[in-house]
Amino acid sequence: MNIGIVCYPTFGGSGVVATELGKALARNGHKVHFITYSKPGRLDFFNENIFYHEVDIYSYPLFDYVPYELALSSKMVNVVEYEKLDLLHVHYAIPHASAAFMAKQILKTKGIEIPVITTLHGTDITLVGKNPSYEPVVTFSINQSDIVTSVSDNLKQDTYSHFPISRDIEVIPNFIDLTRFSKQKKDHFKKAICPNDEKLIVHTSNFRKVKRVEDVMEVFHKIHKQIPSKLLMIGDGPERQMAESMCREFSLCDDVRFLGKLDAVEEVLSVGDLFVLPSESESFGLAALEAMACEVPVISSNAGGIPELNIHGETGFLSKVGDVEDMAKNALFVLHDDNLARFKKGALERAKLFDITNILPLYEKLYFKALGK
Ligand code: GMT
Repeated sequence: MNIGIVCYPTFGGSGVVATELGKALARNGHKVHFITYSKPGRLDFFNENIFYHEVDIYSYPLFDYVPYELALSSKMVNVVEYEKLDLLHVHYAIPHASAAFMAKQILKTKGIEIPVITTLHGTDITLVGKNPSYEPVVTFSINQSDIVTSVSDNLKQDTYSHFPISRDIEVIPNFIDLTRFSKQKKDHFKKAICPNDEKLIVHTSNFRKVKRVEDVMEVFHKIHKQIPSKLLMIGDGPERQMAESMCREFSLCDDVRFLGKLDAVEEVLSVGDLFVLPSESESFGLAALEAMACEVPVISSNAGGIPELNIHGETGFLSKVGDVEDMAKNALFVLHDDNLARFKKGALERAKLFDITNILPLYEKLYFKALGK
């Protein structure tokens, strides 16, 4: 198949899922055309089946806001027509689903029928999409897509409860490439961070409010009072400064390190003992899956689709959003030498179910369905 993928090129979850899906499709012999405003971070290599088309954004002094959606639709029309794409798969509803609808209508006038598959990722539904500024367009473009998928059953239910959606939504969970995300031998790294065999806690996110990074700091503070431990904070975003202030306030600066955005996050995860994800809302929790694939158990909130991934008492524990006391208690239980190995094994076994080799055929099947095959 000749597939167009539209996504955000940034390190955010939806961009990572879209890019990794495109790479896997290309390895399976499909031609994959990425259409984005800059090259996705994880596309830094050559593959004869991968093509990159940058959206040309033309500005004009009249525009206080550049009409990106129009530029994107125009690019989609152009790429579908000239590269003879079979279908468009857009990731994150805003503004990709409505831009795809517009492209589809334009192509129709040229005698070209292009199926549109929309994958809902999370905040496009739970946070941004339901805002009255966007809701009517999001509802319309979801209803107009040929196929709609969501990354968890919880996100599917949220979509039905927040929007008047009249069509089926297929659930296809996030996935992981276990050939990349697996525990690597990085003993020297562990020794450097934890010279006295401290337990290593890890958090990865975009440090947005929804991630409740303040809870990560609170939970670590409680763990640290009980056992020798270190915390690595990976990623960057608006709440990072607040987290750094909390670190100083709790006098934890010697034991907490902020690493910023990392390309090879699996190297750090490989030496972790526990991953903390206390999010307010989380449609799936790809960051937790990446940790689990590296044999790191997860202490998380029970928000959104996280319980579909993190199994209470098996791969880690779930607590109510904001219940840092319970999270710390569970963390200490998991980190206890009598328990840690069992939870690490549980995390890996669960992660294996989400290997790309199990998930890719689900997308391919949907593509064939969209093409009427
Ligand atoms: O976490 C974010 O805010 C980034 C966001 C995105 O769309 O880029 O991530 C969402 O999509 C990921 C991939 O499907 C999911 O694993 C994340 O759980 C989801 N984030 C939220 O729902 C907050």
